[in-house]
Amino acid sequence: MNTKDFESNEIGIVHLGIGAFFRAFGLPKLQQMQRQSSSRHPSGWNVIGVSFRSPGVRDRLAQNGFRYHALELTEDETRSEEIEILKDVYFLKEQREEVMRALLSPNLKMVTLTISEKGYCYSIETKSVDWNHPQIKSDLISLNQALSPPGLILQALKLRQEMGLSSFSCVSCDNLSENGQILKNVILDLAYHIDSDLANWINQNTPFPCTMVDRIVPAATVKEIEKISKITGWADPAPVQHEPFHQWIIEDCFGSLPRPPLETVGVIFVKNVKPYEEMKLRLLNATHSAIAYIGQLLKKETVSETVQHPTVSRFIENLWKIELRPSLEKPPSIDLDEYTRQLMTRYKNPALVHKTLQIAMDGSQKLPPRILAPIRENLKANRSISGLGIVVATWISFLLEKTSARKIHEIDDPLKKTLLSAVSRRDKVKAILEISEIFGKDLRKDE
Ligand code: CS2
Repeated sequence: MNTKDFESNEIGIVHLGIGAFFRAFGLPKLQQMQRQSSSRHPSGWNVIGVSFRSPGVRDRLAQNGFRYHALELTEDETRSEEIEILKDVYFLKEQREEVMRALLSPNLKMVTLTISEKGYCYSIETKSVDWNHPQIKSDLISLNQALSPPGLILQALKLRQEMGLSSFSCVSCDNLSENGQILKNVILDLAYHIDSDLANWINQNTPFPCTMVDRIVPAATVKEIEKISKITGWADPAPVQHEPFHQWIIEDCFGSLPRPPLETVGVIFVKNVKPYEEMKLRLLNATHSAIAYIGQLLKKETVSETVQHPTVSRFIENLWKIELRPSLEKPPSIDLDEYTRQLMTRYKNPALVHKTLQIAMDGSQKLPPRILAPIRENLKANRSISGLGIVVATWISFLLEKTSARKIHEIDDPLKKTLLSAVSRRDKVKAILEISEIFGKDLRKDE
């Protein structure tokens, strides 16, 4: 796409990490907003996607001009929607020039991200850049060949400043507590290291709103892809499937930069996202991880199968009541009884084939905000941590079991090497609990 195409395609957003989640969560909402608001609001919010890991999504989407289906799954019906707001997808390793052209387009207003916890290259302990991260080390040597998403954004902002263009807002849509703040910390750390004028410019001109995103999006397997093609009537090699539930809460801090009028389609803009973010991370994601590891140990393939087990659902209910809810600040106007009741119904939705192994991945990144943060709060307030301790134990058992069953290919984690070396020691459990990148300096020493 050249500059003219950008204008005629009205590209307003570059999305980094164009996996199933954003295609099932963000793009349908943006499309709905754009269609509904074309008369009252400016359009221009079409999207370009960027892939970091493999060309697969790009190649599959390209077969249908980047259009695909999003399928809503309920017990009694399946509703399908064609998504057309995505105009192109670039694979960074092969199309760096195109990616940079998109990021330097004068019309670009926003960069959104779903790059998962590990994509931020941050230290869980300091919540700022991990200077030892291999991608960060490489980006510091050659930023114009940036490998990390924060490095790529920094390079784009640096060039925009040099060219006299406006900045863009950076909207993290990942399950991290204070996701926008973490992204800002990492980018500013790198920027100050390179050039303090640039860092000050970014600090003054670039909003990094925090967000809370929520929709369950099970990965579509080959079998499901075939089924979906039958329902929709055209061969779509890149469909996504999702539950009906959708919740998107965004910190309203865009300053003078334009933001999409998403409030017209039910997205909520607030001053402070933190209570919503923590509610979701600790009530949904924490119990999701618990169900994933327990399910794996019980040889249950999906979330809905696992919570059918009465002992498991009782354990989850108690975790909510005794250890998770007391660790939270209640978000305004949310009834937490209703929220957890609704969560259990969402987990039990038999139409969602949500694999426990999918959620079990990246445990070293997921446990800290989901399980270890409430453990810290509860320790401070002298409350129970025994249920949360059991969740940590199920994760360790999961690692041990996969190793002894010679299924280490099923352990998918950026700290896999460190974890496997800990598992090979005699005092395995102690060795795992001593990994400070996960447990910090405090919890690893706490008896
Ligand atoms: C899940 C999340 O895979 C996981 O770690 O807990 O993807 C979860 O389904 C979403 O955050 C729901 O909004």
